[in-house]
Amino acid sequence: MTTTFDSISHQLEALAIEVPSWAYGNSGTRFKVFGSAGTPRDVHEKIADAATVHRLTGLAPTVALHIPWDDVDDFAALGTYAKEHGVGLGTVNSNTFQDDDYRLGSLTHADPAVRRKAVEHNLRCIDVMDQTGSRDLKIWLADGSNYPGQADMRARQDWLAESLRTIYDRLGDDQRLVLEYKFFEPAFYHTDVPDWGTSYAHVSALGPKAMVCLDTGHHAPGTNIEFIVMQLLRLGRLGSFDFNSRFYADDDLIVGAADPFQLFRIVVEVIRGGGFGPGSDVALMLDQCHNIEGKIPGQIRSVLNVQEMTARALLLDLDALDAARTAGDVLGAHEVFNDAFYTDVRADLAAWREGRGLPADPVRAYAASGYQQQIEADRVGGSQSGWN
Ligand code: PSV
Ligand code: MN
Repeated sequence: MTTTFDSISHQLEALAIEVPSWAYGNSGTRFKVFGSAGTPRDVHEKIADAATVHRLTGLAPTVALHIPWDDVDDFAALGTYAKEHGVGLGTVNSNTFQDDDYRLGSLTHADPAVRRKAVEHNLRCIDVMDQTGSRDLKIWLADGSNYPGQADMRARQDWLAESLRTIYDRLGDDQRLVLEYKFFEPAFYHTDVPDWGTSYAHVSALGPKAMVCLDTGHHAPGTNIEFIVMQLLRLGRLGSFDFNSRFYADDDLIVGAADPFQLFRIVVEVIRGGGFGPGSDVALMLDQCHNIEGKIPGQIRSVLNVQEMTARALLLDLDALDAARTAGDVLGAHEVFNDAFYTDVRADLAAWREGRGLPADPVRAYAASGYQQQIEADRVGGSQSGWN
Protein backbone atom coordinates (compact mmCIF):
# COMPACT_ATOMS: atom_id res chain seq x y z
CA MET A 1 0.00 0.00 0.00
CA THR A 2 1.42 3.39 -0.96
CA THR A 3 1.58 5.98 1.79
CA THR A 4 -0.02 9.32 0.92
CA PHE A 5 0.87 12.80 2.09
CA ASP A 6 -2.59 13.21 3.61
CA SER A 7 -2.11 10.12 5.74
CA ILE A 8 1.14 11.41 7.26
CA SER A 9 0.56 15.18 7.34
CA HIS A 10 -0.73 15.21 10.95
CA GLN A 11 2.60 13.77 12.09
CA LEU A 12 4.38 16.86 10.81
CA GLU A 13 2.78 18.89 13.61
CA ALA A 14 5.31 17.37 15.99
CA LEU A 15 8.31 18.76 14.15
CA ALA A 16 10.20 21.38 16.19
CA ILE A 17 13.70 22.47 15.27
CA GLU A 18 15.84 24.48 17.66
CA VAL A 19 17.87 27.25 16.05
CA PRO A 20 21.25 28.41 17.38
CA SER A 21 21.62 32.04 18.44
CA TRP A 22 25.05 32.15 16.79
CA ALA A 23 23.59 31.49 13.33
CA TYR A 24 22.30 35.08 13.35
CA GLY A 25 25.68 36.59 14.20
CA ASN A 26 28.68 36.99 11.94
CA SER A 27 30.91 34.01 11.26
CA GLY A 28 33.53 33.06 8.76
CA THR A 29 36.71 31.15 8.24
CA ARG A 30 40.14 31.85 9.66
CA PHE A 31 40.74 33.94 6.54
CA LYS A 32 37.93 36.45 6.89
CA VAL A 33 34.72 37.16 8.75
CA PHE A 34 32.47 39.30 6.55
CA GLY A 35 30.06 41.62 8.30
CA SER A 36 26.58 42.11 6.89
CA ALA A 37 24.01 44.86 7.27
CA GLY A 38 21.37 44.16 9.89
CA THR A 39 23.41 41.63 11.88
CA PRO A 40 22.31 41.53 15.54
CA ARG A 41 24.40 43.41 18.09
CA ASP A 42 23.15 41.43 21.08
CA VAL A 43 21.17 38.40 22.09
CA HIS A 44 17.87 40.31 22.03
CA GLU A 45 18.28 41.04 18.35
CA LYS A 46 19.30 37.43 17.70
CA ILE A 47 16.12 36.25 19.42
CA ALA A 48 14.03 38.69 17.35
CA ASP A 49 15.53 37.20 14.17
CA ALA A 50 14.96 33.65 15.37
CA ALA A 51 11.35 34.56 16.17
CA THR A 52 10.97 35.76 12.58
CA VAL A 53 12.06 32.33 11.35
CA HIS A 54 9.46 30.71 13.57
CA ARG A 55 6.72 33.15 12.59
CA LEU A 56 7.19 32.35 8.90
CA THR A 57 7.70 28.60 9.17
CA GLY A 58 6.04 27.44 12.40
CA LEU A 59 9.03 25.13 12.77
CA ALA A 60 11.49 26.81 15.11
CA PRO A 61 9.91 27.43 18.51
CA THR A 62 13.14 27.59 20.55
CA VAL A 63 16.54 29.26 20.39
CA ALA A 64 19.74 27.76 21.79
CA LEU A 65 22.01 30.07 23.77
CA HIS A 66 25.78 30.12 23.98
CA ILE A 67 27.52 31.31 27.13
CA PRO A 68 29.33 33.73 27.25
CA TRP A 69 28.35 34.96 23.76
CA ASP A 70 24.76 35.52 24.90
CA ASP A 71 25.47 36.58 28.47
CA VAL A 72 22.98 38.94 30.14
CA ASP A 73 22.47 40.00 33.76
CA ASP A 74 18.94 38.67 33.96
CA PHE A 75 18.19 35.43 32.13
CA ALA A 76 14.67 35.20 33.50
CA ALA A 77 13.96 38.55 31.83
CA LEU A 78 15.53 37.24 28.64
CA GLY A 79 13.15 34.30 28.79
CA THR A 80 10.22 36.70 29.12
CA TYR A 81 11.52 38.74 26.18
CA ALA A 82 11.74 35.57 24.07
CA LYS A 83 8.22 34.56 25.07
CA GLU A 84 6.88 37.96 24.07
CA HIS A 85 8.41 37.35 20.66
CA GLY A 86 6.74 33.95 20.39
CA VAL A 87 9.72 31.68 21.06
CA GLY A 88 11.35 29.97 24.03
CA LEU A 89 14.94 29.58 25.18
CA GLY A 90 16.41 26.13 24.63
CA THR A 91 19.73 24.38 25.03
CA VAL A 92 22.51 26.21 26.85
CA ASN A 93 25.90 25.68 25.19
CA SER A 94 28.93 26.06 27.40
CA ASN A 95 32.20 27.43 26.05
CA THR A 96 35.55 26.32 27.39
CA PHE A 97 37.48 26.97 24.22
CA GLN A 98 38.01 30.72 24.04
CA ASP A 99 40.02 31.52 27.12
CA ASP A 100 43.83 31.55 27.22
CA ASP A 101 43.76 29.18 30.19
CA TYR A 102 42.34 26.49 27.90
CA ARG A 103 45.30 26.38 25.55
CA LEU A 104 46.12 22.82 26.65
CA GLY A 105 42.59 21.74 27.41
CA SER A 106 39.67 22.47 29.73
CA LEU A 107 37.78 19.64 31.44
CA THR A 108 40.75 17.40 30.57
CA HIS A 109 43.58 19.80 31.44
CA ALA A 110 46.50 18.38 33.44
CA ASP A 111 46.25 21.28 35.89
CA PRO A 112 43.43 20.77 38.41
CA ALA A 113 42.95 24.55 38.71
CA VAL A 114 42.13 24.85 35.00
CA ARG A 115 39.82 21.84 35.19
CA ARG A 116 38.08 23.46 38.13
CA LYS A 117 37.66 26.70 36.20
CA ALA A 118 36.09 24.81 33.27
CA VAL A 119 33.80 22.88 35.62
CA GLU A 120 32.73 26.14 37.32
CA HIS A 121 31.82 27.59 33.95
CA ASN A 122 29.53 24.65 33.26
CA LEU A 123 27.99 24.93 36.72
CA ARG A 124 27.24 28.55 35.95
CA CYS A 125 25.57 27.44 32.73
CA ILE A 126 23.29 25.22 34.83
CA ASP A 127 22.45 28.27 36.95
CA VAL A 128 21.44 29.96 33.70
CA MET A 129 19.30 26.94 32.78
CA ASP A 130 17.54 27.23 36.13
CA GLN A 131 16.51 30.74 35.16
CA THR A 132 15.61 30.09 31.53
CA GLY A 133 13.90 26.77 32.20
CA SER A 134 16.18 25.11 29.66
CA ARG A 135 16.43 21.36 29.75
CA ASP A 136 19.80 20.69 28.15
CA LEU A 137 23.37 21.69 28.85
CA LYS A 138 25.45 20.98 25.78
CA ILE A 139 29.16 20.41 26.21
CA TRP A 140 31.48 20.48 23.26
CA LEU A 141 35.19 20.36 24.00
CA ALA A 142 38.02 21.62 21.84
CA ASP A 143 40.33 19.56 24.05
CA GLY A 144 43.01 17.43 22.44
CA SER A 145 46.63 17.52 21.33
CA ASN A 146 48.56 18.21 18.16
CA TYR A 147 51.59 15.96 18.49
CA PRO A 148 52.13 12.34 19.51
CA GLY A 149 53.58 12.32 23.01
CA GLN A 150 52.23 15.77 23.86
CA ALA A 151 49.52 14.61 26.25
CA ASP A 152 48.64 11.67 28.47
CA MET A 153 45.51 10.59 26.62
CA ARG A 154 44.61 8.01 29.28
CA ALA A 155 44.90 10.42 32.21
CA ARG A 156 42.85 12.98 30.35
CA GLN A 157 39.97 10.49 30.03
CA ASP A 158 40.03 10.03 33.79
CA TRP A 159 40.10 13.78 34.40
CA LEU A 160 37.27 14.21 31.92
CA ALA A 161 35.17 11.61 33.74
CA GLU A 162 35.83 13.36 37.06
CA SER A 163 34.97 16.81 35.66
CA LEU A 164 31.79 15.57 34.02
CA ARG A 165 30.73 13.87 37.24
CA THR A 166 30.85 17.15 39.16
CA ILE A 167 28.81 18.88 36.45
CA TYR A 168 26.33 16.02 36.18
CA ASP A 169 25.72 15.95 39.92
CA ARG A 170 24.60 19.57 39.84
CA LEU A 171 21.82 18.91 37.26
CA GLY A 172 18.22 19.29 38.37
CA ASP A 173 15.73 16.46 38.01
CA ASP A 174 14.47 17.69 34.65
CA GLN A 175 17.81 18.76 33.25
CA ARG A 176 20.19 16.82 31.03
CA LEU A 177 23.80 16.95 29.96
CA VAL A 178 24.46 16.27 26.28
CA LEU A 179 28.05 15.52 25.32
CA GLU A 180 29.01 16.36 21.75
CA TYR A 181 31.83 14.60 19.91
CA LYS A 182 34.00 15.76 17.03
CA PHE A 183 36.76 13.79 15.38
CA PHE A 184 39.25 16.64 14.89
CA GLU A 185 39.72 20.40 14.98
CA PRO A 186 41.04 22.47 16.62
CA ALA A 187 43.24 19.62 17.84
CA PHE A 188 44.74 17.63 14.99
CA TYR A 189 46.44 14.60 16.53
CA HIS A 190 44.01 13.45 19.18
CA THR A 191 40.71 14.81 20.45
CA ASP A 192 39.44 13.89 23.92
CA VAL A 193 35.85 13.27 22.78
CA PRO A 194 36.38 12.29 19.15
CA ASP A 195 33.54 9.86 18.48
CA TRP A 196 30.16 8.59 19.58
CA GLY A 197 31.72 5.63 21.40
CA THR A 198 33.74 7.87 23.69
CA SER A 199 30.78 10.13 24.31
CA TYR A 200 28.60 7.08 24.96
CA ALA A 201 31.12 5.62 27.41
CA HIS A 202 31.12 8.83 29.43
CA VAL A 203 27.40 9.49 29.42
CA SER A 204 26.62 5.88 30.31
CA ALA A 205 28.92 6.10 33.31
CA LEU A 206 27.29 9.35 34.42
CA GLY A 207 23.67 8.23 34.55
CA PRO A 208 20.30 8.54 32.83
CA LYS A 209 20.36 12.33 32.50
CA ALA A 210 23.45 12.25 30.29
CA MET A 211 23.09 11.78 26.55
CA VAL A 212 25.10 11.98 23.35
CA CYS A 213 24.84 14.94 20.98
CA LEU A 214 25.38 14.02 17.33
CA ASP A 215 26.61 16.88 15.13
CA THR A 216 26.28 15.70 11.54
CA GLY A 217 29.40 17.63 10.51
CA HIS A 218 31.66 15.93 13.04
CA HIS A 219 32.46 12.69 11.22
CA ALA A 220 35.09 11.52 8.79
CA PRO A 221 34.01 11.52 5.13
CA GLY A 222 32.09 8.40 4.24
CA THR A 223 30.91 7.67 7.79
CA ASN A 224 27.53 5.96 7.90
CA ILE A 225 25.91 8.49 10.24
CA GLU A 226 22.48 6.87 10.13
CA PHE A 227 24.03 3.73 11.62
CA ILE A 228 25.24 5.79 14.57
CA VAL A 229 21.78 7.35 14.90
CA MET A 230 20.21 3.88 14.92
CA GLN A 231 22.68 2.58 17.50
CA LEU A 232 22.36 5.53 19.89
CA LEU A 233 18.57 5.37 19.74
CA ARG A 234 18.73 1.64 20.31
CA LEU A 235 20.89 2.26 23.37
CA GLY A 236 18.60 5.05 24.59
CA ARG A 237 21.35 7.65 24.54
CA LEU A 238 20.67 9.93 21.61
CA GLY A 239 19.97 13.26 23.29
CA SER A 240 20.22 15.73 20.47
CA PHE A 241 21.30 16.57 16.96
CA ASP A 242 23.34 19.46 15.69
CA PHE A 243 22.22 19.48 12.07
CA ASN A 244 24.35 20.98 9.32
CA SER A 245 26.00 19.95 6.04
CA ARG A 246 29.58 19.26 5.20
CA PHE A 247 31.52 18.78 2.01
CA TYR A 248 34.97 18.54 3.60
CA ALA A 249 35.29 19.12 7.36
CA ASP A 250 33.09 20.87 9.92
CA ASP A 251 31.69 23.17 7.22
CA ASP A 252 28.54 24.18 9.16
CA LEU A 253 26.60 24.68 5.93
CA ILE A 254 22.84 24.50 5.51
CA VAL A 255 21.45 21.11 6.52
CA GLY A 256 20.35 19.07 3.53
CA ALA A 257 22.38 21.20 1.11
CA ALA A 258 25.35 18.91 0.60
CA ASP A 259 23.64 15.54 0.72
CA PRO A 260 19.82 15.51 0.94
CA PHE A 261 19.79 11.72 0.69
CA GLN A 262 21.95 11.46 3.80
CA LEU A 263 19.54 13.71 5.69
CA PHE A 264 16.67 11.49 4.51
CA ARG A 265 18.47 8.36 5.68
CA ILE A 266 19.15 9.93 9.07
CA VAL A 267 15.53 10.99 9.53
CA VAL A 268 14.32 7.52 8.55
CA GLU A 269 16.38 6.05 11.41
CA VAL A 270 15.21 8.78 13.80
CA ILE A 271 11.59 7.85 13.10
CA ARG A 272 12.35 4.12 13.14
CA GLY A 273 14.06 4.46 16.52
CA GLY A 274 11.29 6.50 18.18
CA GLY A 275 13.25 9.73 18.07
CA PHE A 276 10.44 11.73 16.51
CA GLY A 277 6.92 12.54 17.61
CA PRO A 278 5.04 12.35 20.89
CA GLY A 279 7.05 10.77 23.69
CA SER A 280 10.40 11.44 22.07
CA ASP A 281 12.94 13.61 23.84
CA VAL A 282 15.51 13.85 21.05
CA ALA A 283 16.24 17.54 20.45
CA LEU A 284 16.59 18.44 16.78
CA MET A 285 18.91 21.43 16.66
CA LEU A 286 20.73 23.29 13.94
CA ASP A 287 24.40 24.14 14.41
CA GLN A 288 25.22 26.27 11.41
CA CYS A 289 26.98 29.40 10.34
CA HIS A 290 25.99 31.66 7.46
CA ASN A 291 29.21 33.26 6.33
CA ILE A 292 28.18 34.51 2.89
CA GLU A 293 24.45 33.96 2.45
CA GLY A 294 21.68 35.82 4.27
CA LYS A 295 21.42 34.52 7.81
CA ILE A 296 17.65 34.63 8.35
CA PRO A 297 16.79 33.16 4.92
CA GLY A 298 19.58 30.65 5.52
CA GLN A 299 17.87 29.51 8.71
CA ILE A 300 14.47 29.44 7.01
CA ARG A 301 15.88 27.26 4.22
CA SER A 302 17.43 24.95 6.82
CA VAL A 303 14.28 24.27 8.82
CA LEU A 304 12.34 23.78 5.57
CA ASN A 305 14.92 21.22 4.42
CA VAL A 306 14.46 19.27 7.63
CA GLN A 307 10.69 19.45 7.24
CA GLU A 308 10.88 18.27 3.66
CA MET A 309 13.04 15.26 4.50
CA THR A 310 10.84 14.44 7.49
CA ALA A 311 7.79 14.38 5.24
CA ARG A 312 9.57 12.15 2.73
CA ALA A 313 10.78 9.83 5.50
CA LEU A 314 7.25 9.58 6.89
CA LEU A 315 6.11 8.55 3.40
CA LEU A 316 8.29 5.46 3.50
CA ASP A 317 6.00 2.49 2.92
CA LEU A 318 7.02 0.35 5.87
CA ASP A 319 4.76 -2.57 4.98
CA ALA A 320 6.19 -2.81 1.49
CA LEU A 321 9.69 -2.40 2.87
CA ASP A 322 9.15 -5.13 5.40
CA ALA A 323 7.69 -7.47 2.79
CA ALA A 324 10.64 -6.93 0.47
CA ARG A 325 13.13 -7.43 3.29
CA THR A 326 11.40 -10.59 4.46
CA ALA A 327 11.44 -11.97 0.93
CA GLY A 328 15.13 -11.18 0.62
CA ASP A 329 14.27 -8.85 -2.25
CA VAL A 330 17.31 -6.59 -2.12
CA LEU A 331 16.45 -4.37 -5.04
CA GLY A 332 12.76 -4.30 -4.17
CA ALA A 333 13.56 -2.97 -0.67
CA HIS A 334 15.96 -0.45 -2.13
CA GLU A 335 13.31 0.71 -4.56
CA VAL A 336 10.71 1.21 -1.83
CA PHE A 337 13.26 3.23 0.11
CA ASN A 338 14.14 5.39 -2.89
CA ASP A 339 10.50 5.88 -3.87
CA ALA A 340 9.99 7.78 -0.62
CA PHE A 341 13.19 9.77 -1.04
CA TYR A 342 12.34 10.84 -4.59
CA THR A 343 8.79 11.95 -3.74
CA ASP A 344 8.49 15.68 -4.30
CA VAL A 345 6.52 16.96 -1.31
CA ARG A 346 7.03 20.68 -1.90
CA ALA A 347 3.57 21.45 -3.27
CA ASP A 348 1.91 19.39 -0.53
CA LEU A 349 3.93 21.18 2.14
CA ALA A 350 3.05 24.59 0.68
CA ALA A 351 -0.65 23.71 0.89
CA TRP A 352 -0.14 22.29 4.39
CA ARG A 353 1.42 25.59 5.50
CA GLU A 354 -1.36 27.65 4.00
CA GLY A 355 -3.87 25.52 5.85
CA ARG A 356 -2.17 26.63 9.05
CA GLY A 357 -2.07 30.33 8.26
CA LEU A 358 1.60 30.20 7.30
CA PRO A 359 3.04 31.48 4.02
CA ALA A 360 3.22 28.82 1.32
CA ASP A 361 6.79 29.89 0.55
CA PRO A 362 8.49 31.23 3.71
CA VAL A 363 11.69 32.22 1.87
CA ARG A 364 9.78 34.46 -0.55
CA ALA A 365 7.54 35.71 2.25
CA TYR A 366 10.63 36.80 4.16
CA ALA A 367 11.98 38.66 1.13
CA ALA A 368 8.63 40.43 0.73
CA SER A 369 8.15 41.14 4.45
CA GLY A 370 10.40 44.20 4.71
CA TYR A 371 12.02 42.72 7.87
CA GLN A 372 15.49 42.70 6.35
CA GLN A 373 15.23 46.33 5.24
CA GLN A 374 13.96 47.25 8.69
CA ILE A 375 16.83 45.64 10.60
CA GLU A 376 19.36 47.09 8.19
CA ALA A 377 17.95 50.55 8.88
CA ASP A 378 17.61 50.04 12.64
CA ARG A 379 20.79 48.20 13.52
CA VAL A 380 23.30 50.90 12.88
CA GLY A 381 26.18 51.49 15.28
CA GLY A 382 27.44 49.22 18.03
CA SER A 383 29.35 46.10 17.22
CA GLN A 384 27.90 43.19 15.38
CA SER A 385 27.74 39.85 17.18
CA GLY A 386 30.01 37.01 16.22
CA TRP A 387 31.88 34.26 18.04
CA ASN A 388 32.65 36.60 20.90
C1 PSV B 1 32.50 23.59 16.99
O1 PSV B 1 32.70 22.54 16.11
C2 PSV B 1 31.05 23.79 17.24
O2 PSV B 1 30.41 23.95 15.99
C3 PSV B 1 30.43 22.67 18.02
O3 PSV B 1 29.76 21.86 17.13
C4 PSV B 1 29.48 23.34 18.99
O4 PSV B 1 28.24 22.74 18.99
C5 PSV B 1 29.43 24.73 18.44
O5 PSV B 1 30.73 24.92 17.93
C6 PSV B 1 29.16 25.81 19.40
O6 PSV B 1 29.90 25.69 20.59
MN1 MN C 1 27.82 21.28 17.08
